[in-house]
Order: sequence, then structure tokens, then C-alpha cells
Amino acid sequence: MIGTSANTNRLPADFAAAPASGDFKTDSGWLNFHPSPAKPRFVVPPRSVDAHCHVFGPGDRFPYAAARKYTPCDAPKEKLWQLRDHLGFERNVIVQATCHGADNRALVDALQSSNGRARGVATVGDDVSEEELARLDRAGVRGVRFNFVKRLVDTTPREVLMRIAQRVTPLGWHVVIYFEAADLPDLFDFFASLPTTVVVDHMGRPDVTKSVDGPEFGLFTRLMREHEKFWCKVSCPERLSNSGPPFYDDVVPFARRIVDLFPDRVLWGTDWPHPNLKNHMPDDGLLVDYIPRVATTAEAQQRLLVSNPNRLYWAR
Ligand code: 0GY
Repeated sequence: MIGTSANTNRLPADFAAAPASGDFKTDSGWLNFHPSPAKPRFVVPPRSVDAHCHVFGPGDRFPYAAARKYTPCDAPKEKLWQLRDHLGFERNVIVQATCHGADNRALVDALQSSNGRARGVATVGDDVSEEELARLDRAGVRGVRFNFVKRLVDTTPREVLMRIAQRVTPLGWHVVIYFEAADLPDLFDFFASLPTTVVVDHMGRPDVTKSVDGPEFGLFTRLMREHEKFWCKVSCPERLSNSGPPFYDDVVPFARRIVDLFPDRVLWGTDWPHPNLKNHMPDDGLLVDYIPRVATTAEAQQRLLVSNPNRLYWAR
């Protein structure tokens, strides 16, 4: 049975997190990533992509940003590759996390040492040079991330974000947006006006205590329905759920709705190393076992894990 892993084939204990290194001290109360994830029971198809994950530091090599809102444990690229292989994925999309601000060095280092098996989503300011954009592109960056979650970032004016979006359009990059469902009414028109493909993190963080058929999630599905440029990551049940692990039952109807309605524009990712979780740390093996509950056919799984992310991130 999927989800109740009694599997003993776990990552060894040396996978466990180390504290932030260099001049940094991990926030007190920080939850480290799972020290020994189970082997998933769900076997992902060949060429599957974990399309949302991060690298943190290590702080002594890649310092955390001065303006960061949290200091995590170190989560270096070597651990990410170990997890990728253990879970059965072939490729990763590494998303710049806010603790590194617009300093993409840890991301670029990971991309350059991935043997072509990772692509990236960077954070840049509108003062970024053409040379830097070209360098990021050569390293494997295919998008920029705009973050609207107030606990994570200070606000960037929309005209600045629009200028960035316009500058990356000729590179064929897309924009990744992270926001909370309650803010969508205010952001809807701005998002719709972006000139690129737009990828939404974690389904726009729906409040899953509300109905999947209600107006709040309805506005999000309307955004996806009316604008074909929008894609959605059906990721992070562990972040959205109130019912909790291992099944995250209350998130399933939301993710399944999006997969059913927009099968060609969905992605999935672990969100490893799971920054800022407060209640529990998911076992990444069990998170993979969640996938067939939201993508219920082999065809839907193939699109979610293989054809969609490879089309978006490995077209060149
Ligand atoms: C995520 C979610 C979170 C953090 C970040 O860049 C970040 O710091 O995205 C969060 O705290 O909700 O996607 O990793």
C-alpha cells in the first residue's frame, strides 16, 4: 500500500543536516531536512524531474544574504544529488531561495557541477548586466523568481519586476511566482500582464480549509484557464496541509483538480530541504508516494514528472 512505508531501504544517517557554516548560525527552532528518507514505493518514470528544490550554502563557501529573513541549516548540492538518486529522479530544477537573495553563486555552482542534470531559476535585480544574464543562461538558468510572500521578502515594486521580466524574455526564460492565495485578487492583473510563461509555486498556497469549489481556489483556476501561459507546481502538501503527514488528505483535492484540468502545464517538486516548516519535516520518500494520489494515471504521471518539466527546462 502506498504511503505507509515500512521500507528499511533508507538513506544512511550521514545524510543528516549540518548547521549553517562560516559566520552563520542556523535559526533556533529550525527544522532540519529528514535525516534518512525512505525509498518511495511509487517508482517514478525514467527521466523524471524534481522541479522544485533548493541548495543552501554551505555558508562558509556561499554566504547567506545580509537581507535574508531566515538562516537555514546548510543543504549543499552533494546532498541534493544523493536524494535525487535515492528517490529515483534523473534531474532537478533548483530554485533560488530567499536566504541567498540575488546572489546566485550557490545555485550556479550546483548547476555547473550537475553534468547537465540540473536547471535553475535565479533571482536578479533590474540592474543585472547583460553579461550576467548570459552567464546565468550558460550555467543552465531558465527563469527568474518573483516572491510575494511577505514573511520572506521585502516588497519589490511591480514596475521593477516588469522590467526584469521584459529583460529575460529574449532569453526564452520564464517567471516563477510565489504568493499566498489571499493576495491573488490584488496580483491577478499584474500576473496576467507578464510577458513570459509564468510558473506558480505550490498552487498559489491555497487555504485548504476552504472548499476546492469555492471562490478563492476558483480565482486561481480561472487564472490558469484564461491564460495558457500559466503553469502550476502541485507541490508542497506538507506546507499547505492541516491534516498532516503521511497522506496530506486535505491537499489532495486541490492538486488533483489542477492536474485534471491542466495536465500539460503541471510540475512537481520535493521542495527539499523544506525551509521554514514549523510542525513536522516530511520524509521525502513518502512525499513521492503522494504523487499517484494527485496524478492518478500513468499518462498523467508521465506528463507531470517527465514531458512537462523536460519541455520547459531542457528544450535546449
Ligand atoms: C519554498 C518555500 C518557502 C521558502 C522559499 O525562497 C524561499 O525562501 O521559497 C517558504 O518558506 O514557504 O518554496 O521553498
